[in-house]
Amino acid sequence: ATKAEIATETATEVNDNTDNVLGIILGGGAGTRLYPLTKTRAKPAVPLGANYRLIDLPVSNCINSDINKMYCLTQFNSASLNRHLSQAYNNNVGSYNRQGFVEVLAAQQSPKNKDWFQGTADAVRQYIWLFNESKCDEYIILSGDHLYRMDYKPFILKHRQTKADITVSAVPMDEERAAAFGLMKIDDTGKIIDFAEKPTGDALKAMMVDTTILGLDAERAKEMPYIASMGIYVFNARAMEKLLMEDFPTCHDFGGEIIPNAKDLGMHVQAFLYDGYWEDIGTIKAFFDANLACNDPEKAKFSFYQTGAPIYTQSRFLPPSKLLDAEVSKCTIGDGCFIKKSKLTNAMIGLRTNIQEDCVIEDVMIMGADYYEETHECEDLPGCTPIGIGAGTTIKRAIIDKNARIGMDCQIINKDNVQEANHEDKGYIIKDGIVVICKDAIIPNGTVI
Ligand code: ADQ
Ligand code: ADP
Repeated sequence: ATKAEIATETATEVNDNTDNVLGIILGGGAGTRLYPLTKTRAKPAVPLGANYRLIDLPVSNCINSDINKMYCLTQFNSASLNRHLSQAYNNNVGSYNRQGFVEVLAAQQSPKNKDWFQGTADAVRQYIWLFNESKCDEYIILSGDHLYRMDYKPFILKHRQTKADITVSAVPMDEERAAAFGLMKIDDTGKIIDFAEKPTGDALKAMMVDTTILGLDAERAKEMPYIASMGIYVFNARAMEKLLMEDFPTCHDFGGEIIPNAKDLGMHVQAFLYDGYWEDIGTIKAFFDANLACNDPEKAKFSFYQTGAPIYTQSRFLPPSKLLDAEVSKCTIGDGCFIKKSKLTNAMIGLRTNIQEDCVIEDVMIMGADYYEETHECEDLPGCTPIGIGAGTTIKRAIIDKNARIGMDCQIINKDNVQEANHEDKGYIIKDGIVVICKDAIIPNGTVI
């Protein structure tokens, strides 16, 4: 076999049953990077793609890979996350003969554990007793803020075929972005021989490798001279227990500590090459760009629908969207929207969005509303501003979180080209030049941002 075949082949001789694999989704720590979207909700509940939430991606990937038992670890619980998961999934994955479930586990404060915000390994350690009770042989650790569609079966098969203790899914990476990831060196069987979490300077340079070993052609290997960890892992249950409870009971993170330490301890840590679209959308800018990129069929690297591997979500039985006299190009429009005579370009319009006449919406993500409001409901609010976008308003390069009430004749255009600002008292913040209007914010008529 050539090196490339070694790196990518999937086994045929090993057992491919995934009933004994438990999905553990890392649903978010302190939640600073996506703030203010995580101000009043757990990160997995953050809406995206007009109809979906972040949690739908790893959960759908699991279901499409026949993994039906999933726990989602978050720092705090939120009603909307629980409601979403139980309405979207539990009737399906938990049906009588499948014995599946999707459950949220929130971090607990206990006499032993007084710190609220912990690392990824701490979060798993806290519930290891419960994971052990599942009697699963393997744990697949996933992140809650990645945009990708992946069949986890070849990943798990690789793990079994190479008899690894831990297998890390990896992608080729360019120089510019490499320092944001865990980087690895592998031998010609794909075994990880060196691992450095987010190295910089000389330590970064030292992780440069010849990625033709992964099967990349010479030109692409030159563009992508690093092998980055996707932060998703398959662990043998016993290896996880040993590492977290016996060998390194005080280590906080998988990428920074557990993975490199396991390798140093002599455990077999294997790499699995994933060669599809994958993006970490854990920052406002990455989240915004990835959402809008879904609008353009020529640029779109991700589609929420694919026969055989759809991304699932809650079925809400909303009416189809109505567009009265709107001019719309490169937009994605979720369920139950109502849009009058306005101009929309490159917008992601979330469910139940209401846009009045004469608005200009350009490069914008609107998350929509959790409910339809009765006409009298906004009567006591300043200017009686209904949920949605008031008439005559222009919005460019912004994220409008759920249930926001944007008045009439507003200009949300980042007029002074500010990169970072916090005006939460006025209902918005600016990150990377993107204006984010907070959930439930009221933006009065005539506001200029
Ligand atoms: P990061 O994503 O920077 O790097 P980390 O901050 O540990 O690593 O977060 C991993 C995931 O776990 C994120 O989805 C995060 O929200 C979630 N998370 C963090 N703390 C948590 C907690 N206490 N409870 C539940 N969830 C929590 C990691 C790896 C790198 C790899 C990149 C790929 O460490 O090696 O390259 O992912 O994106
Ligand atoms: P979705 O995924 O459809 O957005 P969520 O579960 O996040 O649904 O939230 C919708 C919820 O909003 C409904 O369950 C409903 O109870 C709640 N809701 C309905 N009307 C109001 C209201 N007037 N004020 C606040 N919340 C409401």
